[in-house]
Amino acid sequence: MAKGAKPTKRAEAGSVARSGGVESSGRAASGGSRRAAGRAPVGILMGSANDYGVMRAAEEVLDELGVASDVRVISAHRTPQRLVDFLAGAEARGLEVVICGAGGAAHLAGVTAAHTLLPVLGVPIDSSPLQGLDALLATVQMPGGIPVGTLAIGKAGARNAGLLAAAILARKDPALRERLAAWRKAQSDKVPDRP
Ligand code: RP5
Repeated sequence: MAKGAKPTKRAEAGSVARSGGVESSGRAASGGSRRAAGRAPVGILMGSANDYGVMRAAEEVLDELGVASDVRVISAHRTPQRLVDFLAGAEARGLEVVICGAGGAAHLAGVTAAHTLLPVLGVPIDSSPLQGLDALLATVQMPGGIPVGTLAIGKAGARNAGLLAAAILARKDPALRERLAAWRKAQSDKVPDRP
């Protein structure tokens, strides 16, 4: 899937939702080309295809860093069995970090964390009349024992979730660590000295 082909990608997310399947939609760094099914180290889950406008920020920054992601529409409420199916064997498929974005009564990250030992990063989405405050509290206020690393509400949180996932992977991937350092430097270089 070419980058920037938003309508098609959204339709694809929807079709994953309709299929109920767990086949990979993993994308690699170079212009959104695909990896072999199921080998992406980062899963990006969202409760609704409508969340993709926010969650694509995680996918995009991972693309920039050369990290493939497996992007799915999976709802803890509407498609609970799909979540269980996705997480079964996730480690065996090569998944190392799961990012979950959801709005409203956002249980996706917490339920995901309950079903896996992989690190789970939660992104509260501002899709409700409460503008994400509900999702923030639902995601961050986990009971002791089942951790979710919660990021900021909305696109900044999604982007940072991608960066944090990359930082986790970089601990055991020196080449990725170098790309992450270069990405940070490029970000610094873009900041002007004066307004
Ligand atoms: C949540 O409910 C989703 O994560 C989404 O943010 C919100 C609304 O979903 P839609 O009604 O737009 O599909 O589960």
